[in-house]
Formats: sequence, structure tokens, C-alpha cells
Amino acid sequence: MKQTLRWAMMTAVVAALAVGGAKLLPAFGAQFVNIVFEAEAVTKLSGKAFEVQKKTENASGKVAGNKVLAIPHLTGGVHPPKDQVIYKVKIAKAGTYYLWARTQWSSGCENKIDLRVQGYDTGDAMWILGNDATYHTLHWVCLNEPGSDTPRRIKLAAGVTAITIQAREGGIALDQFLLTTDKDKTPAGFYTDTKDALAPDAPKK
Ligand SMILES: [Ca+2]
Repeated sequence: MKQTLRWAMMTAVVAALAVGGAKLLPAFGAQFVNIVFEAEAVTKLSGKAFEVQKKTENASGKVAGNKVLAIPHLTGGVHPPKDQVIYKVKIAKAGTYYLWARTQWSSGCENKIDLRVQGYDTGDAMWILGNDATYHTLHWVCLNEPGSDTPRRIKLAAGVTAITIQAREGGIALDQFLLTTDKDKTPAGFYTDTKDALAPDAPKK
């Protein structure tokens, strides 16, 4: 009888945890490395293209951290200056990673951003993230191989890796980034940021 009662209590606790967890975020597989950081987690912005905007709600639900990194809409097909934001991401474990961004686009001409990962020499031609046709709602976009739906494999060593994004088009917003070793992962909703995911811009003196 006692054992039955204990089992019932354990089941109730597990069920409560599952419900509580589902509200916050979909579960990650424990065997994979997942690194989440906010797009707006920049200490200072250089140039005029980017701005951090307060944004709590979106058609897709809540906004992670109540902020996004945005490039405002520009009229007349004007392109923003090619300003950059650099994230110095702490990679605790070497491996093959896949990069996702929670993005919001405005149109077919406002739906992508240029991107570079340290260690990959792409010259002046940076990688393109986006170019999909989902507009006016936050949604996760994977960095794919050019012209394909195949997620780009990114081999990262342990340590700090710089991920640079460069303004390309206006009318976009970026909420979160996810680096994951799970190639089958399809992110949904938003996630709790990984503790100390980003290295500071400059060493403290
Ligand atoms: Ca955010």
C-alpha cells in the first residue's frame, strides 16, 4: 500500500514538472549541447543600422528577454549600412553545431541577414541566414547550406567563437540564437538563456 502511495506521489510530481516545463520551453535532449543567447545581448552598438527595441508580445507569443535586436524598415528599397554585431560565444565542448535564429521578417526583401562564423573564411561574401517566406511573426530559421534546406554543419572548437551578423536589409528583428549539436532539433517558442553563454567584449581591467 505504501509503495502504491509513493508511486502515485512520484507520478503526480513528474506530471506537475512536465506541465510547468512545457509552459516555459520545449525540452532539449540531454545528450546534446545547446547554447541559447539573446540577439539583443550586445553591450554597445556601433553604426546606425541596428537598434535594441523593447517588445514583449508578438503574433507568435512572448518575446524572449522582452527585447529584440532590430533593423527598422527603410522606405524606397534603401539598404541599411553594413554595420556589424559580434557575439563571442563560449563553446564548452567541441563538436558539429547547427545555428538557428528566432527572427521576424517583413517581406521578401526584408527577410535575411549576413552572417559569419569565426574559423570559416568566407571572404566578402558572408553566409545568408533567412530568405524564407514567413512574415510578421517570430519564427526560428536555421542557417542552411546555400540554396538548400540542409542545415549547415559548423565545426567549432572548445573556447570562444565569434559569430558576426551584418546588416543587409531593413524591416527585420532578431530575438534569440541557438547553437545546438542536435541536427534534428526544430526549435519552438523561446528558451531560457544559457548561463554565461557570451564572453564579455573586452577583458576587465
Ligand atoms: Ca530577445
